Amino acid sequence: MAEFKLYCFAQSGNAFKVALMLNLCAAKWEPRWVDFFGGETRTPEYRAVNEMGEVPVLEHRGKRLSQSGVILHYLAAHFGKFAGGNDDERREILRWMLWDNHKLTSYIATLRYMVHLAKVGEPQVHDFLRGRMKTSLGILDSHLQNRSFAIGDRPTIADLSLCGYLYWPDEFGISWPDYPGVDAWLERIRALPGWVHPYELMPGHPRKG
Ligand SMILES: N[C@@H](CCC(=O)N[C@@H](CS)C(=O)NCC(=O)O)C(=O)O
Repeated sequence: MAEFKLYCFAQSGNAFKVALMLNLCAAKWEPRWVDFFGGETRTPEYRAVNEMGEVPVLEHRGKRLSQSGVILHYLAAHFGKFAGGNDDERREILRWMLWDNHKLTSYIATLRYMVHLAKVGEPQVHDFLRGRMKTSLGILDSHLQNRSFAIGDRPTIADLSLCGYLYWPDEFGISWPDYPGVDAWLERIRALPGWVHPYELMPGHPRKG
């Protein structure tokens, strides 16, 4: 029987961050598919699961956790893997995860939703988001020019957070050779035992209808 239950859907990069962590830790987990595109996260039933109306949610031993960063932090402590080894490293992990949530994932996820998934929004809005995304990818690329992973020479939950949306470059119009530091880093993460592409790791791809 599965020890962890993850509310997720295949197109969610935020859920992928957690699903990937569970897989890399060889956890016994099962997905609970959320019908995001059918409006499930806006229903009263789902709000009772997560008042924020978001995926991912992780259930484990009577606890129900949301926010991918919080869940990754919880799992790192639980498994003793992908965590910081001292206070400086823990602060550095937190710094990159906060930056990811605000400046990287937020813009990429919104742009991809508009141009690829829902096909909505004005061109000026897309251009604004694309500009913000490219600035953030440039910052990440510079950071990764002279280190293997976000906080040094080994992967941590900061990497799992930062890479959440980055295995779909064609869906938001990016070519990784333009960002060689990011390109090489994504390959290093892909090489970790247990890595599976988000569309194969979580249910709901391809979308029906
Ligand atoms: N900061 C949150 C973001 C979660 C998030 O935006 N999830 C999306 C799916 S990828 C969602 O459920 N959105 C529902 C909504 O905004 O209505 C996290 O890291 O978990």
